[in-house]
Amino acid sequence: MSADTADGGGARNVPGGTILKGVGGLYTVYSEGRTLECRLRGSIRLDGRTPVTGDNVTLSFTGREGEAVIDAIAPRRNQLVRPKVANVDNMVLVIASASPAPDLFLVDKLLIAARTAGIRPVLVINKADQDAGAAARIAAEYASAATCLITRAADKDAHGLAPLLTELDGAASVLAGQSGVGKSTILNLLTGGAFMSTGAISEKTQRGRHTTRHAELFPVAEGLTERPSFVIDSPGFSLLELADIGMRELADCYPEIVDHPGVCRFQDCSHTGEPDCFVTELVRTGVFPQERYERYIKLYRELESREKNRYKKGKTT
Ligand SMILES: Nc1nc2c(ncn2[C@@H]2O[C@H](COP(=O)(O)OP(=O)(O)O)[C@@H](O)[C@H]2O)c(=O)[nH]1
Ligand SMILES: [Mg+2]
Ligand SMILES: [Zn+2]
Repeated sequence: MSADTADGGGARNVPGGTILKGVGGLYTVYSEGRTLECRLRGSIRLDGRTPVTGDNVTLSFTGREGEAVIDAIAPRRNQLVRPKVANVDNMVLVIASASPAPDLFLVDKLLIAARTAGIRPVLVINKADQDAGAAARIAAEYASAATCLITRAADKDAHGLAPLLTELDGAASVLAGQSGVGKSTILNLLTGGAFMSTGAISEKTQRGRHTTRHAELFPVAEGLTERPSFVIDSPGFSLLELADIGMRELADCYPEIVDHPGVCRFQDCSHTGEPDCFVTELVRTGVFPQERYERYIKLYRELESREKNRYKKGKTT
């Protein structure tokens, strides 16, 4: 309906677009407030470049209503493997205040993965009605590490959604979080039901673990954000494995440490308990929350043993 009145009035006859999904060589592209069904111009295919969801493309019209041809793919800023999507701006990490019990170790890992991928993290603490105190404590613990929002998505007024919309404005955001935290509820609110109507179907037809689900970006419903904005669901926590960082790079992934540089007695300090360590001082003064620091040490040990195993393997083969 609004497609006929999409502004531009023919002034730009070669609009750009964003790929929402691609199935069997047919791509659904969002362009200036409407969606177009597109195929690739032959030469792109010959180049061996396959567009993915999230790709920014240039188009030319075929002359047929609602159709276009993809002429070129813009360089990607980043690309996730699962869901297979390019040009992600935000990772909206959703957890519940109480149930399902938040796994903060996993939250830490995902924040690191987002940071190393150049994706801005937003931590949404949903189901605040379950335990408002816990929600506030988690928000305080992560205040330096991510933008933290407290929501009650199932409430009639979807408490907390407005600040989330501000974070999503003009961006492509991937929602991640364990099952049951309220991701579908939030996606449904954001997309005006578009997510649920297709998401529910694809879940029903999902058989076994080999079923491929197409990565699909959904436009945030018109009027909710100022600029076109997109959201995508991710299958559970599979989104990002712990980035392939070395233990010595771990400290660089913590804003609490990076934003408060200091000096340790040992130049190669791992900040896991050595004497005269400035990070210990950050913990003592509350800049680096104690529990998040304890998980930092746990993660450091994990990376350390991973590196040792790799070294062992390397020697025997
Ligand atoms: N108490 C409470 N329940 C919620 C809230 N948000 C979502 N739910 C409920 O939690 C359940 C799981 O939500 P869903 O959106 O399917 O979670 P998903 O598995 O992460 O997609 C549903 O029954 C929702 O109605 C909330 O803020 N508070
Ligand atoms: Mg869901
Ligand atoms: Zn140190």
